[in-house]
Amino acid sequence: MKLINKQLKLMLVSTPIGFLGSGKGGGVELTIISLIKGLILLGHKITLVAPKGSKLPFDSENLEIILIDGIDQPSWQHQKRNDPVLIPFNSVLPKLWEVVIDLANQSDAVINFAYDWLPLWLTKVQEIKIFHLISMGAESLVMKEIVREINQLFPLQLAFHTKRQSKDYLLNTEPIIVGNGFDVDNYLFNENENGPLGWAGRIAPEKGLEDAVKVASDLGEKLLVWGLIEDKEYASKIENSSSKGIIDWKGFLPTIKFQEQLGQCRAFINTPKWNEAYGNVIVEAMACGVPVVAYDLGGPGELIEDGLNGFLVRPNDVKGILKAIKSISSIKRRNCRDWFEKKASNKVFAKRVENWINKGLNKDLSLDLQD
Ligand code: HBI
Repeated sequence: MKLINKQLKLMLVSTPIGFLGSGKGGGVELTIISLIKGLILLGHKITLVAPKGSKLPFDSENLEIILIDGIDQPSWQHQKRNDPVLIPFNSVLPKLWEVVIDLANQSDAVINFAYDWLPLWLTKVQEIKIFHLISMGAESLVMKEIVREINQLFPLQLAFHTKRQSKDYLLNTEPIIVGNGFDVDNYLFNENENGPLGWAGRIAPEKGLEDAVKVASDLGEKLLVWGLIEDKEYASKIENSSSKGIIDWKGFLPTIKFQEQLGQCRAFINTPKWNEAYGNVIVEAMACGVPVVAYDLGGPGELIEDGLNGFLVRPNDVKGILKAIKSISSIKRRNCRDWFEKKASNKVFAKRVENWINKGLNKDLSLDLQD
């Protein structure tokens, strides 16, 4: 039977590693902002609980924001696999969840975006229905353990961006995959085919920038590089080992400026050295009509349809990237934009999340999740 689109009252809880808009949350900030917009478009009411300083680029009478003060949670990306869970002095994380527990009975469901132990553990001990969008691969043992445990107890309340990301957790149930989504209005299609090469991401070892630089130097052309220089030593090592003028550092730009420059590229290179959970930047490139050449690893391997919106290359095969770049003109730029609108707009993403929540609330297994 057709499920009427009952209005849901949803409480969304942001990442504790930095306020929304600080850029410290990386991809998960983009996910939260575009999902809120998509869920409001579907007619739902949203309460966002986030660290003080968080702000959204829009407001709506269907959106209430509750800001909580406290010390940022250390990022798992800067901790080691076997590290214990740390709770700093005056920590924002427990404060966020005290408010959630207090107010949650006014919502149909809570959706957690923090890649943290506490909210996952709370699922076990709280009556409130907490849903978790897991935003990374298994970066820490203690996180892998709690994700597996909660998946065992409440399999309908966990979702992942991609199948490959979920594989890290060795789950014994079919994982719920919701992909990701971006605000269509923020990205303009650019049909120019003769632009430079581009690369974007946090400048850190797991992102493999050095490989893209090698390709650009082999072709004797520059590489436009956008992103937060998170690891200065790594960045200067790459700078010093490449000939002058190859890397054009663009910095971390707001989406509107980023997409304007990104759209001018004839190809976007993606060189992950880790199990990238999704790969926001490659979808942003496709949104602007830029075909992507990516290592077949993690999320990018699920988002690139070889020959349609880009090319997949064996991981660490720099020669393979070079070869793919040389035949990039065989990809129609319009196909990249169409793929984006069909699979990764905030509307289709919000629809998949709405299905996921309804399925979890009604324990209705018949609800088939869109792919
Ligand atoms: N670390 N402790 C912690 N909590 C998070 O929510 C978190 C993180 N590291 C990275 C991160 N979130 C996001 O940048 C990625 O999941 C996208």
